Order: sequence, then structure tokens, then C-alpha cells
Amino acid sequence: MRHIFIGDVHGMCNELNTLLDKLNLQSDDHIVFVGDLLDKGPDSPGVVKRVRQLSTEQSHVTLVSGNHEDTHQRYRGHLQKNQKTADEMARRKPELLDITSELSSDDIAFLNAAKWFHRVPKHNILVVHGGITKDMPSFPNTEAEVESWSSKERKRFKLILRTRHVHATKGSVVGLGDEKPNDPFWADVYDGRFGHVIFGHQPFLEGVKFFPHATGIDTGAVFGGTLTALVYESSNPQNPTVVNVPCSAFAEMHYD
Ligand SMILES: [Mn+2]
Repeated sequence: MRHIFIGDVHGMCNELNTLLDKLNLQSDDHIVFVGDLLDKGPDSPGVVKRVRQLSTEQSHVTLVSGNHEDTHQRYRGHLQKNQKTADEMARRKPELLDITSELSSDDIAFLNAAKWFHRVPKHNILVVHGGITKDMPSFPNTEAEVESWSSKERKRFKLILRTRHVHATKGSVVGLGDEKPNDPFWADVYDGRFGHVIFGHQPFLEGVKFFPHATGIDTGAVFGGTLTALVYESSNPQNPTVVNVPCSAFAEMHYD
């Protein structure tokens, strides 16, 4: 039995299909996407539909939410309650409307069921899209725990979708573009206290990036890197293997 973690796809549908073929999936494989299935790339609706289809073919498919799934979810919420805000979001980011209009209600239900995080206790693995700040005192055991929190606490927790750099002394998250030269990338200072973290969000064009207690598997598919699957065999969990597909650049390198 394998645990397979797939990095940020960002609409690279052909490459996703090639990767899934290459993985030669077995019925007992557990497949986890680290988020950011959509935006930036050529066929985001196709990717959502393919992953949803996969979740009907395979028993164990998990989608962990990325910041792009989160933004689309907020957009859909506004479409229901606050058309003006939705229009304003779509004006700034036309993909919100373009992609949403090509999704079925089943596709949307699938996206709405995305998880904040995923644990694989057997291998002491925690999957999040972004990262863990140094000032985070504890990590919830279940999604239900998060749902029971106040909206302020949930908002703070949701930083795991976007964390990159942390404050050099305080360890708190630093907003994109506000980092000082001595503010470390979170995974460089993460001590492993919540498990080994597998994450996306930060593109590593040179390939999978191994940190002492974390592994970054967004290898910049949409930016001309590769689309990566990190594969843990139950028989040899100490040595995960990388399966990847080369991609030609579709978008200019841009962090968000
Ligand atoms: Mn991201």
C-alpha cells in the first residue's frame, strides 16, 4: 500500500493525466493533493473534474485546500450572499468567474469538501498547503475541532494555507513581500513538533525540497518545472520516491 502526495497542479491537466498514468495506481493507494489544483494554468476546470473523477474511481483520495481553493470558496460564498463583492473579486481576478462557470454542482461540492489538513499517523505525516508558523503552540487533531473554534481563531489557523516566511524573533507569519532578510522560510526553522510536514505553495523549480522535518512538493508545474508525486511505500517509508512529469512553462513565476 502506498501513500501518494501530489504537488500544486494549477490547471496543468495533461501533465496531471500523464502523472496519474505513470503512477500505475492500485486500488489500495491513498492519494493526497496538497492544494492549488486550480488557477494560473490552461485547464483548471479539467483538473477539478479529473480529481473528482479519481475520487470516485479510488477509495482514498483527499484534497487539502490551497489558498486558491480558499479564494474560490470565498468567491462562491459571495455569489450567494453578496453579488457586489463577488463582482469586484472577479473584476480583479477574472479566473474566479471563468473557472466557476465551467464547474458542475458536483465539482463544487467536491471543492467545498476540501480539508484544512490531513494526517497520516502511521508515517507521522501532516499535510498542509502552506506551512507552520513558529508561534503555533498546538495543532488540532481533527477538522471538527477547528469548526468548533471562534471565527477569529479559525482565521488565524487558516494561515497554514499561506505561510511562507516567519518573523525572525517572534516566529509569527510574515505577509508576502513584507519579509526581512533575516526572516526565515518556515520549514528551515520548523522543529517537527506536529510531525513531518508535506506541503505545497512554495514553488521549488529545482525539484522536491527536503527540510529536516518537512518536504516541499510544489515543483512549479505551471512555471515550467515539474508536476510531482511523492510516494511512500508502506514497506519502505524511510525512503519516499519522487515520480514527476516535466512541464513547459505556462505562466510567469509569480508568488501569491
Ligand atoms: Mn498556494
